[in-house]
Amino acid sequence: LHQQVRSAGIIGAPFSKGQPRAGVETGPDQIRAAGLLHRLQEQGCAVKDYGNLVFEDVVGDHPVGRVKRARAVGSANQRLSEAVQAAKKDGHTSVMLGGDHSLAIGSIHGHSAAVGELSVVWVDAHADINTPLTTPTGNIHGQSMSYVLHELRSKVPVLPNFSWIKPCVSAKDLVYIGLREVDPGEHYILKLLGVKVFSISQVDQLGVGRVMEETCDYLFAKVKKPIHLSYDIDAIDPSVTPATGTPVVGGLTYREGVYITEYICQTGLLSAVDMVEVNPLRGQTEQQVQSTVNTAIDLLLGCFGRVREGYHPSDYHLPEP
Ligand code: Z70
Ligand code: MN
Ligand code: MN
Repeated sequence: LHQQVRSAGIIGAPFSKGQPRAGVETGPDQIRAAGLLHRLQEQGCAVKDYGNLVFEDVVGDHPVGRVKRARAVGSANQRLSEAVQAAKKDGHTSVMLGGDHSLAIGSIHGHSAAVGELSVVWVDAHADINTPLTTPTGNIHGQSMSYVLHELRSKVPVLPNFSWIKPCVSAKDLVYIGLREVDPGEHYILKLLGVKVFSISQVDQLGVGRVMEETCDYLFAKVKKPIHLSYDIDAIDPSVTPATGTPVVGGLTYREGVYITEYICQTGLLSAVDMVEVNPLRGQTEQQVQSTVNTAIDLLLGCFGRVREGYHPSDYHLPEP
C-alpha cells in the first residue's frame, strides 16, 4: 500500500531475567492488546504472529561471578534465536517484542544465522556493552552487545548456557543513537573499538536528520548489509515513555524517536527489529502506561512504512463540483 509491501513476523518474548524488575515480561501482550497487529495491517503490512515464546524455568541459577541468572538468559536467548531464524526463513522482517534487552543476544544471533552479516543500529539511553567482568550490576541486559561482537571475544568468558552463542557482529557495523548513561568500562570499550556513537549530545548538536544521514553513510560505506534495529524504549524521554525499568532524563523526543524508524524503513534494508524494556508495571498511572505502549507501537509502525505526511491512493481523483 505505502511504498513496498512488507511483512512482519511478530515474536513475543515475555522474559525479564536479564534485569531485576518484574513486569517487563508483560510487554508483548500489552503491545498486542493496544492494537499493534491491526494497526500494521491497516497500513498495508502483512502480519504473521508467532505468539509468545515459552521459556525454561531454570533452578539453581546462582550468580556466575557478578553475572545474575546467566542460565535462564542463555536458555531463553537460544529459543529466541531459533524463532528469529524461523521468521527470517519464512520471509518476514522479524519483530521481537520484549521483554528486557538481554533478548537482543538471541535476536541478533538468530538474525545473523539466517541472513549473514548485519548492520546493527542500537537506539538506547544505555550502551549495553558491559562484559561479565566490567558489569557494575550483574544484569545481563546491560551486557548484550558484548556477547555478539567479534572484537570482544577474548574479553568475555563463556557462561553456562551461553556456549551456543557465536559472535556475529563487527564493531564497524554497529551504530549507537541516544546514549546518555554509559558506565566507565563501556566508555572505554566504545573508544577502544572505535564504535560509532551518536550520544544524545550529538543528537542535540547535529539534529536527528543529520544523525540518520551520517548513520547510513557510515554503515553503507562499503556494502549495504541488512539492518538489525534494536530499540530500547528508554531511549525516548521519560516524559513520553515513563513505563520502563530505568528511565533516564533528557532522552529523545517522540518526534526524534519516530524519525529514526521512518528513516531506517526508507533504506529498504530493515530486516529485524527489537522493541524492548516496555514495563507496564513501572507506570505510575494508566496514562503513563498507555503513553509508553502507544509510543512503542508508533515506533514499530514507522519501521513498516508509516509516514507522518500522510498518503493517498495512486488512483485518487479530486472530486469536481
Ligand atoms: C547499566 C548496567 C541498563 C537498561 C539499564 C545499566 C544498563 N549500564 N539497560 N537499563 N535498559 O547494568 O550495565
Ligand atoms: Mn537497553
Ligand atoms: Mn536502556
